[in-house]
Formats: sequence, C-alpha cells, structure tokens
Amino acid sequence: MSDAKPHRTEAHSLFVIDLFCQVIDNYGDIGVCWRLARQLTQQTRHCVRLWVDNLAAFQRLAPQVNNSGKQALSSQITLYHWSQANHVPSAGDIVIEAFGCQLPELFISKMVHKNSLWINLEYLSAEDWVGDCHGLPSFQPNGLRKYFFFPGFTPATGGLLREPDLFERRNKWLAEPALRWAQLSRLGVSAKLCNLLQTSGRQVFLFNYPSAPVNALIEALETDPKPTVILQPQGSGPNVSSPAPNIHHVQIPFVPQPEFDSLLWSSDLNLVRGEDSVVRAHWAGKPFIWHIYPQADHAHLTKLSAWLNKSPFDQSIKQLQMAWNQEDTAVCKTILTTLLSHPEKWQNWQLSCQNWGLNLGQQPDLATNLLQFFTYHAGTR
Ligand code: TRH
Repeated sequence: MSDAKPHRTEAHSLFVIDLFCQVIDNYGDIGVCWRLARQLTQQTRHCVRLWVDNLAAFQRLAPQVNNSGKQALSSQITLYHWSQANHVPSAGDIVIEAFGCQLPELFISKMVHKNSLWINLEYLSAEDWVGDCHGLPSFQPNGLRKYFFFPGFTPATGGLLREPDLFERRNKWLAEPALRWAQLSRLGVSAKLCNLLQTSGRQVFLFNYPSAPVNALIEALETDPKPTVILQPQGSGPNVSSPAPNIHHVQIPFVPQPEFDSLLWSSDLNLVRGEDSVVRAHWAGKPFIWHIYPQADHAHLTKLSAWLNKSPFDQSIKQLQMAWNQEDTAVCKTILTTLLSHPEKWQNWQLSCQNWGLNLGQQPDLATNLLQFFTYHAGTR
C-alpha cells in the first residue's frame, strides 16, 4: 500500500493511537473496539488508527465501512485493513492490542523505534483477580513497556465502556416515544404489533447463542395474559418455533450499533450475550439475562458466578441467570413464570438492574481510564 503520509489530523493531535482488532468470532471483538475508538476520540484531539482483519464483520455494525481498506470513519478515526500495518511509516504513541490479538512483528519493530506505549486490553471479567492484575507492567526484552489493562466492574479495574453522555441520550430517547415507533417500523415490525406494544404489550429483545433455553421463556410467556413481541436479530440463535397466539416473534435485520443500544433501551426484557451486549444491557437498566460466551472446561461459568457475586440480584435472579447458561429449561421456566405472575418481583428485578447500572455509571469509564493511563505513562517515556 502506498501509505507514506500520516492522516492529515495526526500531526496536530496529542496522541496517535493504534488500535488492533482481530475478529475471532461473532461481533464482540469489533463491537468493543469500534466503541472504544469512538470514545477515545470523543471530546479529545487524539487520532485513532483502527486496524481490523475482517471488514465484512465490521460493516454489519457500521454500514458506512466499505471493503476497500484505508478509509476515514470520522475526522479522528481512520480504519485500515490489518494487512496494511507493515506499510505505515511509523507506529503510534500508544498501541492497543485488543484481546491478545498478536501484533504483526514488523509493526512491533516500528513500536521500538517510536518507543510506543503498548497496552494489552483484556477481555471483560468480574473475577476478583482482575483487580490485582489490572495495570501490571510486562517489560519486553526489546525495551518496550507493555501494560495489562483489564476492563471490569470495580474501581480497581479499568472500568466499563460508557460514553459520557450515555444516560442523557438514553433518557432523551425514551422521552420521545415517536423515535421508538419509527425505529420499530423501519425494522419491519407491523403497525398492528406497534399498536399492541403501545397499548398493552411487552417487548423482548432476544440476542443469544443458539443453545439458549428459549423454550423456557416461551412457555413462561404463554402463561401470562399480557401479549409479548419478541424481536430477534436475523442470523442469531436460537430458533423460536411457533409460539402461542399471545406471543409474536419478529426477525429484525442486524442494525448499526447505536440502533442496537436503543433497542435495548426500549425493551422490557433483554436477552443478551457476549461481552459488549451485556455491558449495554447494564446501561439500559431493564431486566436482562446474560448468555455468556461459552468457553472450554466451563470457564465461562466461573466468570458468570463472579459477575453474579458482584450483582445486586436476589437469589432467584442469580439462579435464573445460572440456569439459563446451564440450559436448565425447567428451572428457567419456573423462575420466569413466577416473575411474570408476581409484578412486584418483576419490579424488584427491574429496580435492581436499574440501580446497578446507575451505580456502575458512577465509576470512571474504560476510555477515561485509558486516557489517564496514557497521559501518565506518556510522561515517563
Ligand atoms: O457477538 P458476540 O457473541 O461476541 C462475542 C463476545 O464478545 C465474547 O465475549 C467474545 O469472546 C467473542 O465474541 C469472541 O456478542 P457481543 O459481545 O454482545 O457483541 C455483539 C456486538 O454486535 C455488539 O457490539 C452489538 C453489536 N450488534 C449490532 O451492532 N447490531 C445488531 O443488530 C446486533 C444483533 C448486534
């Protein structure tokens, strides 16, 4: 690639930040990196060069992305295909290696030349050891300073991704119901179902892995006189088979990331999965169940327990979350049916989700913590 000159704004920015993302599976890696790129440049003058190995996956969350390689995504964010990394003249001041994605060797030699600050951004976990390892250095034989940065749920960690104006935007959006109806109709939800939601219906957003015990949810909803509209993004599992007449299942298209957020805001129950959507469910403040990304040897259940231990959920909600991930249809159905038939229990769940989101929102967010870390360590170069 003939990319000899840096992006126009790079010369005037404080830091050039290289953010490397490999799409391992699904959309979580790019989902997190795309949010992070935007948040690192929001209200700052830094430039981000976002290196991604799978532009097609990225395009699903950000339709403005095209497959042509280098392109400006904003005045401060430039997207590059991963394969172009060896051709840039120099590395950035800061290099973020998201989720241990293994930086290209030649690029690392450019980092040595630049004396870049190397951040190893880890996956999200609520486990206690995360607070002990967050921010630890790993000095490299080539002289580079590499630090581990752990997102997390406590002030001892790097925090969670959250835009500074998130709650304000959410509340404004919720205060204007016309936006919700316009969005649903754009996504193909019929006027009849929008009307049902407007009058008496419950909106459920279903974004899970194929193994989720969705039958438990359907059977519990069938016991409830209140009608339900289930919105499920196309291509996401599990299959929902012919539910009873009080349940309406609508497959909606994959939406750009900001629209994904507002779907969570407007739903009465969110079934989310993976790392990014669960964080957004916390900010939505609606009852939610996390279908955590399955890992070998049930490592994900350890992570799930750690998260539940940090949660304000009562015992039955903790049990529900665990049973959902263990695909225990009977337990899920019993707990969901109880919640649906006891409005005060549902209300408690709703309140605990809302308060947890608000409390977590008091902590500094991941991008703010990273920026502070950069500023502090840039001074020690
Ligand atoms: O897609 P995921 O299952 O990604 C997973 C997890 O992050 C997991 O932790 C990780 O280890 C694995 O990838 C490699 O779930 P997640 O994290 O919720 O990411 C989905 C992203 O897709 C999120 O940023 C929201 C976005 N999205 C949209 O923008 N529009 C949509 O319509 C939908 C359904 C999702």
